[in-house]
Amino acid sequence: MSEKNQTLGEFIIENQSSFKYTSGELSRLINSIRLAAKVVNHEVNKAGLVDIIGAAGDTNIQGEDQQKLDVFANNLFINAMTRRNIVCGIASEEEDDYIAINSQDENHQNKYVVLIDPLDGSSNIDVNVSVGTIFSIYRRVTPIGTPVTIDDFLQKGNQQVAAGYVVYGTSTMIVYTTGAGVNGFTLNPAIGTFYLSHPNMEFPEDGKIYSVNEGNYIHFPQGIKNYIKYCQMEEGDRPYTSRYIGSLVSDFHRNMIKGGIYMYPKSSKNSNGKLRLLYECNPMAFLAEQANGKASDGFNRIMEIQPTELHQRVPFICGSKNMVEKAEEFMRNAQ
Ligand code: P6P
Repeated sequence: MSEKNQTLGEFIIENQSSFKYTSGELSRLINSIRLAAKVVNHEVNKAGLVDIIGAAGDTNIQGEDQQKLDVFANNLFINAMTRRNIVCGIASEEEDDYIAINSQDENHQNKYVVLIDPLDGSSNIDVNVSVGTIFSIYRRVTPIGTPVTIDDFLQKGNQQVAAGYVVYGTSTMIVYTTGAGVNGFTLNPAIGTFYLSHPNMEFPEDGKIYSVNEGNYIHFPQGIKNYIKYCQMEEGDRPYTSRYIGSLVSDFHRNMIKGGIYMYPKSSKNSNGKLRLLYECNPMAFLAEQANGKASDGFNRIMEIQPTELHQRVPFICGSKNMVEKAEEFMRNAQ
């Protein structure tokens, strides 16, 4: 049940009972993400005004230059969830290993773990292009009352209890699911409140937008090359339009509203693609499927991949169901 202009807080309370685990803990967790998103939004929106952009002089496990805003967002989301005694563990793109929250005292009575990309697309920060936060929430699988282990994080995407993103764009939105559809909330910055602006978001089954970094074309698998040429061919409703922002959250968000497909395939440069399974592909795949879309690695459903490493990468194809299935058909035929 959702009414336009409901606040995010009202929505969480109203829908808590429909959440199969009916736990106030998850509501408090989503509320902590809401608070952190407001603070990150404030900093992102003034990044050009203070000396907070530019490399922090450090690199993360991915070997990417950490932007100061990356570090700021990472610390902020971790603190927001740690201080409220809500989760028992956190994994982040910006942290080499997972963080066990207060495993020495009663806090590890908590039952949720969160995996997060605190500021996705951060290379866009210095050029004033939208960026995002991506989060994925699971119930722990190891016994409550014991410190979390890596097994609590290496769960298949089909075990997620909630997932979502914050997009810091021309407006700031939180879009999330707890397994009962996808809803989008837009921040009114004047009063710092998120309002339900996009109830029951769904991918159109078809679309005319394809999003891929064509600079890597010569390195793509033949099936992807053939699909891109299919998109560009004068036939029927084609050629499609190419739109690539270089920020997964923004490309995904536009494609969900307008219809489209996003691809980050493997290539001779990235043998497993670039995107990380646990805190980018799985949460976006959960949202895609909840919004009548599809997400695969070109052959397999993303949310059925058994993770083996915290920062593992997978090829990622996601968006309008019929477009993803057409791309998968080209991948199969090129084998
Ligand atoms: P490339 C940002 O670093 C990111 O993880 C996604 O948000 C984005 O879609 C992709 O990588 C961009 O990568 O190699 O095209 O610059």
